[in-house]
Amino acid sequence: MTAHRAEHAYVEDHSPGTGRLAPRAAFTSDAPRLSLDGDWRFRLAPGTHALTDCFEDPGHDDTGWHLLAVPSCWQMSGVPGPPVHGAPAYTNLVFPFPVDPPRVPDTNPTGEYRREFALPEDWPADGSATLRFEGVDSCFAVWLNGVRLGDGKGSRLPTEFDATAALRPGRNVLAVRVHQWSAGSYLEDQDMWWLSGIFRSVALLHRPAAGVRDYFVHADYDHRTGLGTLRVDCDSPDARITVPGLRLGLAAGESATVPVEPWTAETPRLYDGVLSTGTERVPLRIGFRTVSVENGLLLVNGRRILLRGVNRHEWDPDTGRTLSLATMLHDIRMMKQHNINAVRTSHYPPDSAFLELCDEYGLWVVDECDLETHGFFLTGWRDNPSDDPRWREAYLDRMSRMVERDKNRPSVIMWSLGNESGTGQNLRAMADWTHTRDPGRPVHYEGDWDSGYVDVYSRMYADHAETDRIGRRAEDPTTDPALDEHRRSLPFVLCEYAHAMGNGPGGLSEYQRLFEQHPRCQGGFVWEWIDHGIRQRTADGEEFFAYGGDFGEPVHDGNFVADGLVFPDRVPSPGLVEYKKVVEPVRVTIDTATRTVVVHNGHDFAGTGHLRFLWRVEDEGVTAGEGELSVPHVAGGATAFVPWPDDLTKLPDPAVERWLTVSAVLAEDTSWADAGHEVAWGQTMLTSPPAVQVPPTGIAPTTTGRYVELGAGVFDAYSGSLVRLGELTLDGPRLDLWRAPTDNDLRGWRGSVAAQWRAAGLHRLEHKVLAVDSDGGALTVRTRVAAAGTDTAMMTAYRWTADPTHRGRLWLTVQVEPVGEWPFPLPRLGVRAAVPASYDTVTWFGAGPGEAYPDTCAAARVSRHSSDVTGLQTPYVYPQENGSRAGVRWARLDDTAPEPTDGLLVLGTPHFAFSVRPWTSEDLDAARHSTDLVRRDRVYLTVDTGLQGIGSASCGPGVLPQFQLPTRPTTFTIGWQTAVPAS
Ligand code: IPT
Repeated sequence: MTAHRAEHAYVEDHSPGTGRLAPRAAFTSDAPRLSLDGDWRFRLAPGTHALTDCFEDPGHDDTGWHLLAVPSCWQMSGVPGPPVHGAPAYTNLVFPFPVDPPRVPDTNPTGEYRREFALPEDWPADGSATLRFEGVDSCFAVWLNGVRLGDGKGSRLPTEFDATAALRPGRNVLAVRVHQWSAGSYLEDQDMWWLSGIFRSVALLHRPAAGVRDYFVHADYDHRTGLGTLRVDCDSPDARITVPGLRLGLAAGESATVPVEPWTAETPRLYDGVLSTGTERVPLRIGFRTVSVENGLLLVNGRRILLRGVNRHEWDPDTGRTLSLATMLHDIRMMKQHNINAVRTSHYPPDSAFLELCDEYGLWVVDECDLETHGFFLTGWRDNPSDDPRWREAYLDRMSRMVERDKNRPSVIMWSLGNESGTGQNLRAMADWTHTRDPGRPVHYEGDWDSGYVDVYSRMYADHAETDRIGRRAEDPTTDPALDEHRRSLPFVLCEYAHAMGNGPGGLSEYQRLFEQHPRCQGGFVWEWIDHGIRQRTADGEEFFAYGGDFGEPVHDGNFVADGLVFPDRVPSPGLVEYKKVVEPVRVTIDTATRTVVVHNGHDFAGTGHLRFLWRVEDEGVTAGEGELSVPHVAGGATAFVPWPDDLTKLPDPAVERWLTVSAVLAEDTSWADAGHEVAWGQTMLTSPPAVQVPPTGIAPTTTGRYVELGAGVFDAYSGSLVRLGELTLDGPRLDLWRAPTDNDLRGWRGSVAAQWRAAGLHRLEHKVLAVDSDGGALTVRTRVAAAGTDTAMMTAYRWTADPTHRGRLWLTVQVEPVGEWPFPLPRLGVRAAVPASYDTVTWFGAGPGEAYPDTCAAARVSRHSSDVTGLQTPYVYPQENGSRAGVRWARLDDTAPEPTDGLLVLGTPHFAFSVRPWTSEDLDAARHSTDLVRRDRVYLTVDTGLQGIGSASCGPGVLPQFQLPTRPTTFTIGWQTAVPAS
């Protein structure tokens, strides 16, 4: 090997690094610390072969170099403008380079970083100095003042070097060379953007002689006695621990048992303490809790817990995997506000500051190791590192660096070996090591369904039926009865489910029911928290979020990277709102027969003392009475039955539809939401609506030349379509079966329903008018709706009548009858009309305020809602069907032009769904990014009698049978009215 090649050999060897210090707990202390974050000098070479000179030489002239922020991902610099250094690239499984472990391509972008710093004058002369990198992607070597300190791999894990000998008083020069690809890349094939660089903080730490190197807090809680037992192991034998709140003073290794309040995600009680040696003081935040698996259940403090979780990648649309503390806190507050109680740190340990926040705010954490070898699946798992002894050290290194770093976090209740890495001896070795090092936490790994060396049975995307079987401990057997028996003894979690890609996920309520029904099903983690979109701008400066392929990657997985409950800018998507309702920790139901409000407290620990209960009665969406319900304190798991208050029972009967809603809101401000924040709610109908009368026939139509007049309506005599209603000119309602396919329609393990729809031509239906008959007090238009090249059709009859009792109101009864083969559910069944774009305000009485589809409608409540047209659109990163409002009794569109005309009122018998868009479904279908959608001079109103459910087929089960829209003869009636008095 030439000297030049030998110098870079570490990039491609199995070793996790050289010259590194042993891993230890993350902590700060009173010892001096110099942050090295800030602007560094930076240059990027296309590969090690192209490195020109000794950049590590302290005298090297770097004045012509770029400046790059540390921490940052170098491909993100320039964003939201064009990336300056290389570009982000997205693949899910596939390695973006030839699979030849441990070798990587010669075209290996290599960043050279330099940073000068002055050692503070008061920097202590004793002890040692440690250079700490919280995260460098993917492999790096470090020089201080020209002295090589070592090298390392393991991107999302800390690495420390001893800097003592190389450190000088005054000026110091730190040089770091970072390689985009390394042997470590084979272990870091997570489904995310490939990004590189020093992406977490760097610091120089003074380590006092006889200071604390490492410590391990053991703080158990015995729920039978209410006593906590504290022992802090520390490798400084003279260390002492004090916890003033518990009046404790202990030596390292000594234990004490005292009454404590336990830590749980619902009640995150932390005790402040101090660990001190003669030379260093380390603040401690201690949470007492005991995690165990007993009788097939995962317990914390002796109780079964229910995980209402999300998978969280670290993501920011402007900075990639570099996150500010404010962003981490924002995530946690949003999770708490949406009733989420658990996080799986998919698929690598997060910034350790995030876990400290989890301790403080209260979230159960499954801390996952930085390991994924998923790309080997595509090559038949040949050479998978998980079963190759040459990689054993790297696997153990990664696991120990995570466990050692995070072992003092009470929020971490489980260790996860990694994700999608196949099976093999190295995974078992990780589990074995972890069990020995930390017997206090169960070990998780999904990739080996036999679960031979883990403590919970974990799966991803199992459908409802299989989850139900597993819940009954009746899962499909394997070939090994002994393993089956072992697995049946384990609790079950869905480490990923409900793929939140685009519109959806559907079917959440049905999963939750299984989790609440079967003790073994301890909940799961929705995939995933956030869309990993990258902010970009069009030539016109309009912002959009980029996904795979947008940076010209030759190999990529498109928008599969945008599958979160929040949009890239952290605006909640409807999926998050739905999840909040589905997992609400308190269930409020209303029993009209006994006039009782039933409050079930689904918290695992907390009582309802932090909540107030408010009731409101609405008559057709208008408040008719409200007040507070006095609910006794309900313990976790218990139920209270509360009689309706007098004020409620005494309300006079209304002439319209009446609903009662009861909300549970925070009584006081918390760290994550203000007083009044709604946690849970329930509602029920108290008085049903008066039946809508549709007159069978009415005013007779009259034909004058090209037009037919019927009441307030004017129809084209040839096409039979409504062209005017009162003062309003419109493109009258016409059958609509098409929706812009959602990600879940498009993809699917069992094929794509959207492909079937498209093959059948549902997106290009032609409407052939067969007859226009104006007699018998009605206008009847018969059509045959069909796609080119097929002889299947939807025979469609529109029957219009004018309502003699309501001026300006027409009734339309649509009758559809499929002819020929229709072997799939329909996307939608409704009619679409278009009105001038100035009709841009919508008010409706029905479910809302957000979008709701048959299997995503838990969060929509019946009330009177209103929105402008923009507010009715959901800006999915990849444009698709969105925005439909469900359970609508009536909706009115109002014209907000300078001289407004009458509004348009649409009425259902009984209910319909509507969407109102400034563009068509065809426009939505054609768009690839939000900025492709251009407003038209019309507003398109679709009124649906049925919609296909959403499901989660983009990765998981499709639409459950009960939420599919069957193709069968259907009749529905809609009222259309203008001259509506604004109310
Ligand atoms: C699963 C992965 O674990 C996760 O990282 C993500 O890629 C998800 O799929 C899809 O978005 S693996 C899949 C084979 C079920």
